[in-house]
Amino acid sequence: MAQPDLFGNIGLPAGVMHLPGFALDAAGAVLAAVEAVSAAAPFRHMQVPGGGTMSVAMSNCGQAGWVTDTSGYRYSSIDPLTAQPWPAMPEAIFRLAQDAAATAGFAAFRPDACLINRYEPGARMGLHQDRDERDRSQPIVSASFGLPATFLFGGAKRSDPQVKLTLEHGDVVVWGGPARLNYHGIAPLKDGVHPVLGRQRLNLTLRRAL
Ligand code: MD3
Ligand code: FE
Repeated sequence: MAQPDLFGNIGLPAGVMHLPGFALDAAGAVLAAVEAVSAAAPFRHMQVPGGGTMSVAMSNCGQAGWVTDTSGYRYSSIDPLTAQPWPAMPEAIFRLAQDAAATAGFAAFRPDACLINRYEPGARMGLHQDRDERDRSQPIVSASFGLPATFLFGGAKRSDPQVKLTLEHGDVVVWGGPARLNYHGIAPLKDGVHPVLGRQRLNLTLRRAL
């Protein structure tokens, strides 16, 4: 059995650092910022190229936003729903991501894109890789709030075995180095009521996209 690291991580692949509760102190400011962003850029269920609709509702803030429609996945500086630029990245969100990345050894990380995923009970995200970003030497920082989710973490190939990780309110994970292109997904969200967010989970995924 591998030795736990400074944060108690055991059995996670190299390049993944789970920081339980790292976002708890900032949660109030971050969730207020998400409210403000979604007032200007509402959550919506996007279309995927195959013709289906995502069960996860999404919004974005920052210079670039991740979008999908029937013609494919890409980053866009314009919100296709409002035809306006995405809201600027709120300071509380930027600072949280930078602090977490620095803690994991990526002090130079400057995110320009924040995808905000909203899961209601039953919503899921199928196994996929994140390969739409230009510089894959940059890590990805994710922060989870609300109901807990089962994160499925695979390997470099779709068929590689998966490990499960429960992501709870306030947890942050930094995904970098060799883990950056691994397959991953979220199991269907179990119903429940979270004391802060009610019947939902919010995930912020911060990236250097451009
Ligand atoms: C591991 N979102 O939006 S965040 C996504 O909880 C996405 O909403 C999930 O996967 C969510 O693309 C998981 C954690 C995450 C994000 C990117 C990764 C894990 C990653 C990239 C490489 C490896
Ligand atoms: Fe992903």
